[in-house]
Amino acid sequence: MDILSALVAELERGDDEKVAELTRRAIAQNLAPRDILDHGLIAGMNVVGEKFRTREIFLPDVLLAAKAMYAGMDLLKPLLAKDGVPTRGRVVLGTVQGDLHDIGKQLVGIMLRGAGFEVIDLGHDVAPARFVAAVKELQPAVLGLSTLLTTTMPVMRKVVALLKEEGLAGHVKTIVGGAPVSAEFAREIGADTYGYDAANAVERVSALVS
Ligand code: B1M
Repeated sequence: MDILSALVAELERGDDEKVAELTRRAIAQNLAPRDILDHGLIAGMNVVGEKFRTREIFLPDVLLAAKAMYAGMDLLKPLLAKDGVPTRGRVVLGTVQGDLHDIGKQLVGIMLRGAGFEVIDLGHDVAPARFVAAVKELQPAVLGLSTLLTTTMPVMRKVVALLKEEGLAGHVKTIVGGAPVSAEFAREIGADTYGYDAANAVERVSALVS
């Protein structure tokens, strides 16, 4: 089995130590960090997601897989962020209220930092009022909202509406993303743009600030 397939398998098993060991080996073999991420860690998490959906595995298995994903991501983080040129603009990021999914949003943050943006990550389960307070206090060029749940998509609409109500819409651009989100939804709620994955989010944010 090649090293990326082994990573997929160990992530699926939720073995964080093996995932860390294989990630280290893949780095030592000079595999591109983006390939290790896309074809190892994310590919493994996609298998986990599908098995969770079809009830072949359950929530504790998904939690273990998430822990293993972090073990690999921690090792890749400095490599993915290496080539950046600092201060292309400040971005505030967060997963919206009611949603605990954090991995994809963290990846977006890592890639943005790598592309030279200053990123302030508010974490997950972030209330609309907290996003607005952060925009007032930190005055970012861009606010990024993430969600993985269809049930929390309306919170994105709330945040965008609240920014407008507070007169901040002209001062900060908004990008939304996460598996259930689409460009059409972004338009519908009045967000400035939509990113379908972390690399695309970097392109979109770059376009917003240029
Ligand atoms: Co949950 N979960 N989960 N989960 N979980 C999903 C999302 C689900 C699709 C699984 C399934 O049914 N197949 C499903 C959602 C269904 C829906 O609403 N459509 C689901 C569910 C139902 C739930 C619970 C409700 C389960 C329950 O309790 N019964 C529960 C909700 C808890 C809550 O949030 N209130 C729950 C819990 C969890 C865990 C806590 C166990 C864990 C999260 C751990 C953590 O994040 N620390 C978890 C996980 C890991 C998943 C899956 C398996 C993987 C998500 C992930 O990390 N993917 C997921 C199934 C799946 O997506 N295949 C699933 C890897 C990551 C790199 O991709 O997050 O998509 P992703 O991010 C991508 C893009 O979406 C995009 O770029 C990222 C990088 O490429 N992107 C952005 C994301 N944010 C962006 C922002 C941007 C731009 C792009 O701009 C700002």
